[in-house]
Amino acid sequence: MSYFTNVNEIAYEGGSSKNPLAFKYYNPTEVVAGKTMEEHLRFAISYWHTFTADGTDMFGRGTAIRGWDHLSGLDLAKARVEASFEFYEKIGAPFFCFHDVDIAPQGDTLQETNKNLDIIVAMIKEYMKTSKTKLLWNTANMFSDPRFTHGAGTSSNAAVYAYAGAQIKKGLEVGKELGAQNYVFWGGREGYETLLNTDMGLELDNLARLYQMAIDYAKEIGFDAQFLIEPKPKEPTKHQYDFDAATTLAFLHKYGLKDHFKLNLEANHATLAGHTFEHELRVARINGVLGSLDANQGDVLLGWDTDEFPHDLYTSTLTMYEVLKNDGLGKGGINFDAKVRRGSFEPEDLFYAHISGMDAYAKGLKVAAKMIEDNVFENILAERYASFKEGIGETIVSGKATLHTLEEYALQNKPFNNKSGRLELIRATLNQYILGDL
Ligand code: XLS
Ligand code: CA
Ligand code: CA
Repeated sequence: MSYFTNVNEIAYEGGSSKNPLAFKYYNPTEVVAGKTMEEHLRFAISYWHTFTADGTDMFGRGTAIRGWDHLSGLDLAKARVEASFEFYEKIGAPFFCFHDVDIAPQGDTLQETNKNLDIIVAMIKEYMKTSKTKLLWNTANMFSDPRFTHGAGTSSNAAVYAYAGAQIKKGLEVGKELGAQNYVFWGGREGYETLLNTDMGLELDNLARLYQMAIDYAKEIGFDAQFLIEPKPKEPTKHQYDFDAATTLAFLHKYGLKDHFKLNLEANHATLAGHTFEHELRVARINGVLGSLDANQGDVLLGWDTDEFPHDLYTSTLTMYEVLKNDGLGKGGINFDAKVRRGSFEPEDLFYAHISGMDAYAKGLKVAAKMIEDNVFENILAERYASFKEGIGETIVSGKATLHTLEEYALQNKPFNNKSGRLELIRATLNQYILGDL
């Protein structure tokens, strides 16, 4: 049966098309900077927002109208799988992502939960045999169930910690079974409300122990996915341990885990941390841990995690600039961890939303590639940092400088020759590229 009867396969029609069910900029086979758009962008559909969520929020029940609404339990889970593959095919998604609890109902015991998972995973595997859509990543939801009220890998309760370990073990098995390219750890409740009852040192040591166990088990079963940690500064806890890229990197360094992980960076989490998305990507890129992206953006007027489909072309351009400079995302991709607004409750809205997000990133890719081709930022940086190419600057960069040599130079009292940063001019140039005039 069809769940999206009003929608056919979405085709590329170009920027002048007024067909709402067509791509205006995303043309999967178009070559940009030596690769097709599909290869560059590696888009993924997030199962939880697109097929599991129904628009429920803190103030009211779900609003979404879906063809699977009348079902429950395993029947509901099966219908969602069927609908998801119809959606992937129609939108042309190369990847999807899920949490364990998104795809199958939880049972009363771990045994029952795992049995439900096995049934649905087998069904997904069957669909994947004839589908082009692959699994970008899966993860374990260790934050929704009441047992995780004090955390999972940082819980104050060892029994809960053990349950989290069992859930990760199953998640790694599922990932292997479905050929996941990555496995994500998002520390939903890994953080704390107050130090008055928190042993921060023990909690962080325990979290690192759990990650090490996951590395060991993936090796044991021959699951070669890239492990990803997804930073987030707040929500649900006040102080999340993986606050941002830099904090997560420090954690990985401290516990000797850096070689086993990259980062899954989310645009909305970046802004919640007080950063731009491109800041987070740059921190990851220069440290060799740029792994994958959740492209959903926030709303600058709202201080919470709104998970909107990305439409900000400045962010998509500067994000794709970082991705191109990173020589791509490797096994990673661009996941839409995004939900349609509660008022956009019709099935077609899922298509409009993904089309707008995919177009925003396709446009960003093209603009960034053109700017790199023209060496726009490269020239700006070369000029701005020219003083490090010769004289005292060269001595500093080559590592030969000491405070003696610096003082010797400074005592010559030469003019500083600071140059303008030209920020307004640079912004205007960026506008010209985005508007397609350069
Ligand atoms: C929540 C997170 C979550 C992760 C996966 O804010 O973004 O959805 O991406 O657990
Ligand atoms: Ca989010
Ligand atoms: Ca996310």
